[in-house]
Amino acid sequence: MPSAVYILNGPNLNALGRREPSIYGAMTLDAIRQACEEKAGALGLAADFRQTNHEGVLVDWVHEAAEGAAGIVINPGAYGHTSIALHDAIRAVAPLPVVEVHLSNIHAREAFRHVSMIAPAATGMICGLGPAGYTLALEAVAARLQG
Ligand code: CA2
Repeated sequence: MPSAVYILNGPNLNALGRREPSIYGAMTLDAIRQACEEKAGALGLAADFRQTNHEGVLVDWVHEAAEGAAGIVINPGAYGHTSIALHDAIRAVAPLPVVEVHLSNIHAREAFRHVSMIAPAATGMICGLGPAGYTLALEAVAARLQG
């Protein structure tokens, strides 16, 4: 059984592909899940792909990942801009690799999206590359695991 990378998705990402395609593209979250499962398999890993609209659930999943996951890829959605709780949770699971992903280029959008609470606690961050950000993040986790 390959090690699982937790791929965690925050609020409203369940609506992907159904609204605002000009910002977030046409791909649904389920299609992103499939792409992640394929990429993880090719890297000798498994993908445990989840979405929630609740901040505390994301915090619980980060803690759970520390119990044996190979790493975390997280699109925290809007909680990325606001959640000190998620920042603290991610700091607490170090040195587990954690890669923050945003589909859109948060730095090219409204000022309130320019700040990430997660980035200072994460291993790295990818934004603006659309769904490819998720599979690139999986490659980064795999590279970290190989040292
Ligand atoms: O670019 C990203 O991936 C974001 O994390 C997406 C969040 C946004 O709050 C962040 O600033 C950047 C929004 C999640 C998706 O929201 C949707 C809203 C309507 C239709 C489709 C998706």
